[in-house]
Amino acid sequence: MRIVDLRSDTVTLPTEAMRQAMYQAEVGDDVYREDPSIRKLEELAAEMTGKEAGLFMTSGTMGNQVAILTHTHKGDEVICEAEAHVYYYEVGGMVTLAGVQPRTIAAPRGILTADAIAQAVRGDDIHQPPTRLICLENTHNRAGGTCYPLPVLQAIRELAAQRNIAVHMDGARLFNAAVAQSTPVQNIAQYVDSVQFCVSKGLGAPIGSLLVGKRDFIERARRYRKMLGGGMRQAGVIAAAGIVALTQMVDRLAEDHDNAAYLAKALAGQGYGIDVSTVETNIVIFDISPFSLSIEQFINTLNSRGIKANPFGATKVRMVTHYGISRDDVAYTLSVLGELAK
Ligand code: TLP
Repeated sequence: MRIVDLRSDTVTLPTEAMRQAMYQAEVGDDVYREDPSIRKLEELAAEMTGKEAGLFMTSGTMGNQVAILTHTHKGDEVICEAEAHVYYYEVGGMVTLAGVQPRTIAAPRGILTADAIAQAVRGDDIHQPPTRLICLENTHNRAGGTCYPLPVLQAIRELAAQRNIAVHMDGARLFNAAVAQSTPVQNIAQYVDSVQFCVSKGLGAPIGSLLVGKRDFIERARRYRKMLGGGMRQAGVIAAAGIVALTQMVDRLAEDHDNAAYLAKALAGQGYGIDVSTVETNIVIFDISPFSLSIEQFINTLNSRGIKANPFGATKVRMVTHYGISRDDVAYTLSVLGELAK
């Protein structure tokens, strides 16, 4: 049976070029900083984002959590959007590991503004925890892959500088944002102190994320990564795939965005609940409540036709396009969705 896996861009399989690069990778013990492939990937990540240094992480979650540990002290407050991955999907890591308190702000399309943040920043009052860090998610997963407009980032940067607060970006899909906005990633990254981005999602590498920032920040982050068990040894075999991801797989993200836009527009035509203007990148979230099917029935019927998608609450579904999904796969998916709508 034809399988169309739209659950996430995390399901992408390594390309032939990645497998070759992995086979041929030069490796060494990275805890001794002797793995040339990891060093090359870290330097490339820093260069592309316009930062001083980079650090290879096992996952996006580890990249975010190490960033929070490095930016904060126990008892600090961290501002993030109410449905941010760092708050919603990281197993309560910031509380458990860093001992910091999240301060969530619900924002339209998941995009925080300087004004909204300014209202949440704590003052000198002895009763209050100090605001130490702002976490921004770009693209925003649960909001449907929305991007931060650059002027919004600039205003947040200015506020953070005035109030002496660090800014971290969860850029798991940073390259999707850059491609959607037709801008180099460094134009986005310039407004934040640190960024975590994944090579394991739309860029297709099997494993890995990069944390980038100032050199002394990355040196301190290296220690927290070791603490969490992320000091890897001959991991150049996986970093090699990350290098291919960054050098060969960025531009094609536009194809995933086109497929997502095509899917979203057709879904709206079929009567599903969706605001197509929120579909800026490769994530499509839509509501099935116009039809009398439970979410379980809906997902099971899709599964029986070889289409995999994730439920997203009681009445919504998330579909993510990626390089394992062709235009024809989307057309097939739409034909099944059309039948269901009838
Ligand atoms: N997102 C996954 C799931 O964890 C929900 C997905 O399928 O979308 N930040 C953002 C914005 C993410 O979307 C993800 C993964 C992460 C961080 C964590 O990355 P990993 O899975 O590498 O730990």
